[in-house]
Amino acid sequence: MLPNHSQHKINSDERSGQSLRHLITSSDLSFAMEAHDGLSAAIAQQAGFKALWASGLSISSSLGYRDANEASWTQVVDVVERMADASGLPILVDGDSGFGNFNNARLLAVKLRQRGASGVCLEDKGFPKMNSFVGNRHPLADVDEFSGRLRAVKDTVPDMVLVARIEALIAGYGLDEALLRADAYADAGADAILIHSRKSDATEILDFARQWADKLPIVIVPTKYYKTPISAYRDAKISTVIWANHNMRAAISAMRTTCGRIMAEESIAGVEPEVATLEEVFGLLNYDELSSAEDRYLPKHA
Ligand code: SPV
Ligand code: MG
Repeated sequence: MLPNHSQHKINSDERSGQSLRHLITSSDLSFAMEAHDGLSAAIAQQAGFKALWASGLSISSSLGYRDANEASWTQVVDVVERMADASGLPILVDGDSGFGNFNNARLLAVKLRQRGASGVCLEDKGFPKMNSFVGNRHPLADVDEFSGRLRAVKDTVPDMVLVARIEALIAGYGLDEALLRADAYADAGADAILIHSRKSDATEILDFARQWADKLPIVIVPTKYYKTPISAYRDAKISTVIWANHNMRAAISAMRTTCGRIMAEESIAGVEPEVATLEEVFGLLNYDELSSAEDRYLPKHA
């Protein structure tokens, strides 16, 4: 990667764990927007988001894989690098269950950090994992073994934000199991707890937050309980909301509509006013920077 190759100068402050740590630990509610490639990362950055969620579901989907660890960890690392370069934003990476045991998890974290990620989120399941909204088979990892995975990451990459994701509610266990795990993961060095739910209302998340009493910041993913007003999260002192998959899902809708029309109309004339202009594409990827660099670096007569 060339320095300043992307449209955003590499901003070590933005990219450092510090910036993401501040967002997650500050008392203001923060937001992380899903992205799954360089383009979606640049779009989220231009919309004003201060942090990105490198979603396993969205990255897998955009690669044509299922969210069941079909994409390799090196493929994920490659995508995250493109997201980091294209946005300059701090990125919290969905590290799934760490792609194996403590050793795979710490290797993943090291490589993500080297390639520009600021944080990694690990969920307490085994390898391969399955997306939390698919089926009912979500065996949980042993608490001690998963705590070892967290400790290994913390010891190896201490400046990375480490989010421990609890799947107890997804797997059908109650609040007590979720709280027990949260305590263990806090002891293991997690910087924040992601409590996940697939209920259509936020009751169990808000119950968890009440009982957890602010011991570590709480991160949530309201994909299924999307109707809950954001004020409920501020009142519950939730730290960070992840909008986990809407760039990917929006792209599916837009591409389907466009493909369908071009297929039916045997023409691109109808969709032309609906799609991004080429100027928008060039603007997003900062072609202007390249042309001024050409003025600076190419011989004048070239
Ligand atoms: C992801 O975005 O890949 C997540 C969140 O892990 S969810 O799909 O809601 O489990
Ligand atoms: Mg995921």
